[in-house]
Amino acid sequence: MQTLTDAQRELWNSDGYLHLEGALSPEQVRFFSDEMDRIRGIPGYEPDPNPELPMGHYSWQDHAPDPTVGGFMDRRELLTYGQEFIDLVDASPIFDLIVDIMGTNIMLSMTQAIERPPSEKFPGYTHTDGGESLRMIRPVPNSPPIALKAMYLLTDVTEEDTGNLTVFPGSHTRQIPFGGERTMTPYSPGAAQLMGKAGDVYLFPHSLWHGPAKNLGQQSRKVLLYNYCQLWVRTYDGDALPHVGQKCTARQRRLLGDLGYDFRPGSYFYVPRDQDDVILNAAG
Ligand SMILES: O=C(O)CCC(=O)C(=O)O
Repeated sequence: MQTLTDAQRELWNSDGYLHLEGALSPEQVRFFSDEMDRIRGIPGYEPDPNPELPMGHYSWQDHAPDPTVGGFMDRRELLTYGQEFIDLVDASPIFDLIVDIMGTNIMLSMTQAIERPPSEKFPGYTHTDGGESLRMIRPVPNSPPIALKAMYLLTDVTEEDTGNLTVFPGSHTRQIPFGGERTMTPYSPGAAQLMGKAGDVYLFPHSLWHGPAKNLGQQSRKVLLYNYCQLWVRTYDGDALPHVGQKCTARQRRLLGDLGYDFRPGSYFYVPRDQDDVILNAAG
Protein backbone atom coordinates (compact mmCIF):
# COMPACT_ATOMS: atom_id res chain seq x y z
CA MET A 1 0.00 0.00 0.00
CA GLN A 2 1.21 3.51 -0.77
CA THR A 3 2.03 5.88 2.06
CA LEU A 4 2.29 9.65 2.32
CA THR A 5 5.58 11.21 1.35
CA ASP A 6 7.34 13.15 4.09
CA ALA A 7 6.27 16.40 2.43
CA GLN A 8 2.63 15.28 2.29
CA ARG A 9 2.74 14.19 5.94
CA GLU A 10 4.11 17.58 6.95
CA LEU A 11 1.39 19.40 4.99
CA TRP A 12 -1.30 17.16 6.44
CA ASN A 13 -0.09 17.85 9.97
CA SER A 14 0.36 21.60 9.55
CA ASP A 15 -2.47 22.63 7.21
CA GLY A 16 -4.98 19.85 7.88
CA TYR A 17 -5.66 18.94 4.27
CA LEU A 18 -4.04 17.42 1.17
CA HIS A 19 -4.66 18.17 -2.49
CA LEU A 20 -3.79 15.12 -4.62
CA GLU A 21 -3.83 15.47 -8.38
CA GLY A 22 -5.22 12.99 -10.90
CA ALA A 23 -6.91 10.59 -8.46
CA LEU A 24 -9.55 9.84 -11.10
CA SER A 25 -8.77 9.28 -14.80
CA PRO A 26 -10.50 11.51 -17.39
CA GLU A 27 -12.71 8.48 -18.24
CA GLN A 28 -13.73 8.09 -14.57
CA VAL A 29 -14.44 11.82 -14.32
CA ARG A 30 -16.70 11.62 -17.38
CA PHE A 31 -18.36 8.46 -16.08
CA PHE A 32 -19.15 9.80 -12.59
CA SER A 33 -20.20 13.16 -13.99
CA ASP A 34 -22.65 11.44 -16.36
CA GLU A 35 -23.79 9.22 -13.48
CA MET A 36 -24.67 12.30 -11.44
CA ASP A 37 -26.91 13.43 -14.29
CA ARG A 38 -28.42 9.94 -14.51
CA ILE A 39 -29.16 9.35 -10.83
CA ARG A 40 -30.83 12.72 -10.54
CA GLY A 41 -33.73 11.09 -12.38
CA ILE A 42 -33.93 8.19 -9.91
CA PRO A 43 -35.63 8.59 -6.55
CA GLY A 44 -33.01 8.76 -3.80
CA TYR A 45 -32.24 10.44 -0.53
CA GLU A 46 -31.50 14.15 -0.44
CA PRO A 47 -31.69 16.18 2.78
CA ASP A 48 -34.73 18.39 3.17
CA PRO A 49 -33.67 22.01 3.60
CA ASN A 50 -36.76 22.60 5.75
CA PRO A 51 -35.34 24.75 8.60
CA GLU A 52 -37.77 23.19 11.05
CA LEU A 53 -35.80 19.98 10.95
CA PRO A 54 -33.18 19.82 13.71
CA MET A 55 -30.33 19.78 11.18
CA GLY A 56 -28.61 23.16 11.14
CA HIS A 57 -26.28 22.24 8.30
CA TYR A 58 -29.10 21.87 5.82
CA SER A 59 -30.84 25.08 6.67
CA TRP A 60 -27.70 26.80 5.30
CA GLN A 61 -28.10 25.12 1.94
CA ASP A 62 -30.76 27.58 0.81
CA HIS A 63 -31.62 25.10 -1.91
CA ALA A 64 -34.15 22.39 -2.54
CA PRO A 65 -33.27 19.32 -4.64
CA ASP A 66 -33.72 20.15 -8.31
CA PRO A 67 -34.65 17.56 -10.96
CA THR A 68 -33.03 19.62 -13.75
CA VAL A 69 -29.59 18.50 -15.00
CA GLY A 70 -27.14 21.19 -13.92
CA GLY A 71 -29.29 22.22 -10.95
CA PHE A 72 -28.51 21.84 -7.26
CA MET A 73 -28.08 18.29 -6.00
CA ASP A 74 -27.06 16.73 -2.68
CA ARG A 75 -27.59 12.99 -3.29
CA ARG A 76 -26.62 10.43 -0.59
CA GLU A 77 -26.12 6.67 -0.36
CA LEU A 78 -24.26 6.49 -3.67
CA LEU A 79 -23.25 2.84 -3.39
CA THR A 80 -26.72 1.76 -4.38
CA TYR A 81 -26.18 3.29 -7.87
CA GLY A 82 -23.59 0.85 -9.18
CA GLN A 83 -20.39 -1.10 -8.88
CA GLU A 84 -18.16 1.88 -9.79
CA PHE A 85 -19.44 3.76 -6.74
CA ILE A 86 -18.65 0.72 -4.57
CA ASP A 87 -15.19 0.30 -6.02
CA LEU A 88 -14.27 3.91 -5.28
CA VAL A 89 -14.59 3.08 -1.56
CA ASP A 90 -11.15 1.45 -1.46
CA ALA A 91 -9.58 2.48 -4.76
CA SER A 92 -5.81 2.77 -4.73
CA PRO A 93 -3.89 4.96 -4.16
CA ILE A 94 -6.30 7.28 -2.31
CA PHE A 95 -7.57 4.57 0.03
CA ASP A 96 -3.95 3.57 0.78
CA LEU A 97 -3.21 7.12 1.88
CA ILE A 98 -6.38 7.23 3.99
CA VAL A 99 -5.22 4.06 5.79
CA ASP A 100 -1.79 5.62 6.28
CA ILE A 101 -3.44 8.68 7.86
CA MET A 102 -6.19 6.97 9.90
CA GLY A 103 -4.84 3.47 10.57
CA THR A 104 -6.63 0.24 9.64
CA ASN A 105 -9.51 0.40 12.16
CA ILE A 106 -11.82 2.38 9.91
CA MET A 107 -15.09 2.18 8.03
CA LEU A 108 -16.97 4.17 5.41
CA SER A 109 -19.29 6.62 7.13
CA MET A 110 -21.09 8.44 4.30
CA THR A 111 -21.18 9.04 0.54
CA GLN A 112 -22.49 12.13 -1.17
CA ALA A 113 -22.69 13.76 -4.62
CA ILE A 114 -23.03 17.55 -4.64
CA GLU A 115 -23.66 19.80 -7.61
CA ARG A 116 -23.56 23.57 -7.14
CA PRO A 117 -24.89 25.59 -10.05
CA PRO A 118 -23.82 29.20 -10.67
CA SER A 119 -25.87 31.45 -8.42
CA GLU A 120 -25.88 35.11 -7.43
CA LYS A 121 -27.88 34.17 -4.33
CA PHE A 122 -25.82 31.41 -2.69
CA PRO A 123 -23.32 33.10 -0.31
CA GLY A 124 -21.30 29.99 0.61
CA TYR A 125 -20.87 28.73 4.16
CA THR A 126 -18.31 27.14 6.46
CA HIS A 127 -18.51 24.58 9.22
CA THR A 128 -16.77 21.62 10.77
CA ASP A 129 -18.29 18.21 10.13
CA GLY A 130 -19.78 16.21 12.96
CA GLY A 131 -21.71 19.29 14.07
CA GLU A 132 -21.59 20.88 17.49
CA SER A 133 -20.32 17.74 19.19
CA LEU A 134 -17.19 16.96 17.18
CA ARG A 135 -16.46 20.69 16.97
CA MET A 136 -15.75 20.74 20.72
CA ILE A 137 -13.02 18.13 20.34
CA ARG A 138 -9.61 19.17 19.06
CA PRO A 139 -7.27 16.23 18.45
CA VAL A 140 -3.69 16.95 19.48
CA PRO A 141 -1.37 17.79 16.59
CA ASN A 142 -0.39 14.75 14.48
CA SER A 143 -3.12 12.51 15.94
CA PRO A 144 -5.00 10.33 13.44
CA PRO A 145 -8.37 11.96 12.81
CA ILE A 146 -11.65 10.62 14.17
CA ALA A 147 -13.19 11.10 10.74
CA LEU A 148 -12.00 12.22 7.33
CA LYS A 149 -13.44 13.20 3.94
CA ALA A 150 -12.21 12.53 0.42
CA MET A 151 -13.68 15.08 -1.98
CA TYR A 152 -13.27 14.13 -5.66
CA LEU A 153 -13.59 17.03 -8.11
CA LEU A 154 -15.57 16.18 -11.24
CA THR A 155 -15.28 19.74 -12.58
CA ASP A 156 -12.26 22.02 -13.01
CA VAL A 157 -12.22 24.65 -10.27
CA THR A 158 -9.39 26.89 -11.40
CA GLU A 159 -10.67 30.34 -10.48
CA GLU A 160 -11.92 31.84 -7.22
CA ASP A 161 -15.66 31.88 -6.60
CA THR A 162 -16.48 28.95 -8.84
CA GLY A 163 -17.78 26.78 -5.99
CA ASN A 164 -14.29 26.15 -4.56
CA LEU A 165 -13.83 24.12 -1.42
CA THR A 166 -12.69 26.78 1.05
CA VAL A 167 -10.62 25.80 4.07
CA PHE A 168 -9.10 27.46 7.10
CA PRO A 169 -5.63 25.85 7.08
CA GLY A 170 -4.55 24.73 10.55
CA SER A 171 -8.07 24.91 12.01
CA HIS A 172 -8.13 21.12 12.49
CA THR A 173 -6.08 21.58 15.65
CA ARG A 174 -6.74 25.24 16.52
CA GLN A 175 -10.38 26.00 17.22
CA ILE A 176 -11.67 29.15 15.53
CA PRO A 177 -13.78 31.27 17.86
CA PHE A 178 -17.26 31.54 16.41
CA GLY A 179 -20.83 32.17 17.42
CA GLY A 180 -22.38 35.28 18.90
CA GLU A 181 -21.60 38.17 16.60
CA ARG A 182 -19.00 36.19 14.74
CA THR A 183 -20.01 34.05 11.80
CA MET A 184 -17.30 32.29 9.84
CA THR A 185 -17.78 32.51 6.08
CA PRO A 186 -15.63 31.51 3.10
CA TYR A 187 -14.65 35.19 3.03
CA SER A 188 -13.51 35.47 6.67
CA PRO A 189 -9.82 36.16 7.44
CA GLY A 190 -7.73 33.01 7.12
CA ALA A 191 -9.94 31.34 4.51
CA ALA A 192 -8.26 29.82 1.44
CA GLN A 193 -10.23 28.93 -1.68
CA LEU A 194 -8.70 25.79 -3.16
CA MET A 195 -8.16 25.36 -6.88
CA GLY A 196 -8.06 22.01 -8.65
CA LYS A 197 -8.75 20.07 -11.80
CA ALA A 198 -11.43 17.49 -12.45
CA GLY A 199 -10.07 14.17 -11.13
CA ASP A 200 -8.18 15.73 -8.21
CA VAL A 201 -9.09 14.86 -4.64
CA TYR A 202 -8.89 16.78 -1.36
CA LEU A 203 -8.47 14.86 1.88
CA PHE A 204 -9.40 16.67 5.10
CA PRO A 205 -10.52 15.72 8.61
CA HIS A 206 -13.99 16.57 9.88
CA SER A 207 -12.42 18.95 12.41
CA LEU A 208 -11.08 21.31 9.71
CA TRP A 209 -13.26 24.40 9.13
CA HIS A 210 -14.35 24.23 5.49
CA GLY A 211 -17.21 24.80 3.08
CA PRO A 212 -18.16 25.88 -0.41
CA ALA A 213 -17.47 29.36 -1.78
CA LYS A 214 -19.94 31.14 -4.06
CA ASN A 215 -20.21 29.90 -7.59
CA LEU A 216 -20.19 32.97 -9.82
CA GLY A 217 -18.66 31.02 -12.73
CA GLN A 218 -20.22 29.68 -15.89
CA GLN A 219 -20.63 26.01 -14.98
CA SER A 220 -22.09 23.86 -12.22
CA ARG A 221 -19.47 22.40 -9.89
CA LYS A 222 -19.75 18.66 -9.25
CA VAL A 223 -18.02 16.64 -6.51
CA LEU A 224 -18.22 13.20 -4.93
CA LEU A 225 -17.56 12.85 -1.21
CA TYR A 226 -16.52 9.63 0.52
CA ASN A 227 -16.27 9.91 4.31
CA TYR A 228 -14.38 7.52 6.59
CA CYS A 229 -14.43 7.23 10.38
CA GLN A 230 -12.74 5.25 13.10
CA LEU A 231 -14.57 1.93 13.44
CA TRP A 232 -16.16 2.67 16.80
CA VAL A 233 -17.85 5.81 15.43
CA ARG A 234 -19.97 3.81 12.92
CA THR A 235 -21.68 5.03 9.78
CA TYR A 236 -23.98 8.04 9.74
CA ASP A 237 -25.26 7.25 6.26
CA GLY A 238 -28.19 4.97 5.59
CA ASP A 239 -27.43 1.30 5.83
CA ALA A 240 -26.02 0.53 2.34
CA LEU A 241 -24.83 -2.97 3.18
CA PRO A 242 -27.97 -5.07 2.63
CA HIS A 243 -28.35 -3.64 -0.88
CA VAL A 244 -24.77 -3.84 -2.05
CA GLY A 245 -23.15 -6.50 0.12
CA GLN A 246 -23.24 -9.18 -2.55
CA LYS A 247 -21.18 -7.00 -4.93
CA CYS A 248 -18.44 -6.23 -2.43
CA THR A 249 -15.03 -7.68 -1.70
CA ALA A 250 -14.30 -8.72 1.89
CA ARG A 251 -12.49 -5.43 2.41
CA GLN A 252 -15.37 -3.39 1.02
CA ARG A 253 -17.84 -5.32 3.22
CA ARG A 254 -15.71 -4.58 6.28
CA LEU A 255 -15.63 -0.91 5.34
CA LEU A 256 -19.43 -0.97 5.11
CA GLY A 257 -19.71 -2.24 8.67
CA ASP A 258 -19.70 -6.04 8.30
CA LEU A 259 -17.43 -7.12 11.16
CA GLY A 260 -17.44 -10.74 9.97
CA TYR A 261 -20.07 -11.75 12.53
CA ASP A 262 -23.51 -10.48 13.51
CA PHE A 263 -23.14 -7.09 15.16
CA ARG A 264 -24.17 -7.20 18.81
CA PRO A 265 -24.20 -4.63 21.59
CA GLY A 266 -20.60 -3.95 22.58
CA SER A 267 -19.17 -4.97 19.21
CA TYR A 268 -17.62 -1.57 18.77
CA PHE A 269 -15.31 -1.96 21.75
CA TYR A 270 -12.65 -3.98 19.96
CA VAL A 271 -11.85 -4.40 16.29
CA PRO A 272 -12.17 -7.87 14.74
CA ARG A 273 -8.97 -9.93 15.05
CA ASP A 274 -8.50 -10.04 11.28
CA GLN A 275 -8.95 -6.26 10.79
CA ASP A 276 -5.40 -5.57 9.56
CA ASP A 277 -5.45 -8.57 7.22
CA VAL A 278 -8.77 -7.52 5.73
CA ILE A 279 -7.99 -3.83 5.32
CA LEU A 280 -4.48 -4.31 3.95
CA ASN A 281 -5.65 -6.88 1.39
CA ALA A 282 -7.17 -5.24 -1.68
CA ALA A 283 -8.04 -8.53 -3.38
CA GLY A 284 -9.85 -9.98 -0.35
O1 LIG B 1 -18.30 22.02 -1.34
C1 LIG B 1 -19.44 21.65 -1.06
O2 LIG B 1 -20.35 21.67 -1.86
C2 LIG B 1 -19.77 21.18 0.33
C3 LIG B 1 -18.59 20.54 0.96
C4 LIG B 1 -18.79 20.52 2.41
O3 LIG B 1 -19.09 21.48 2.99
C5 LIG B 1 -18.60 19.31 3.14
O4 LIG B 1 -18.01 18.39 2.59
O5 LIG B 1 -19.01 19.23 4.30
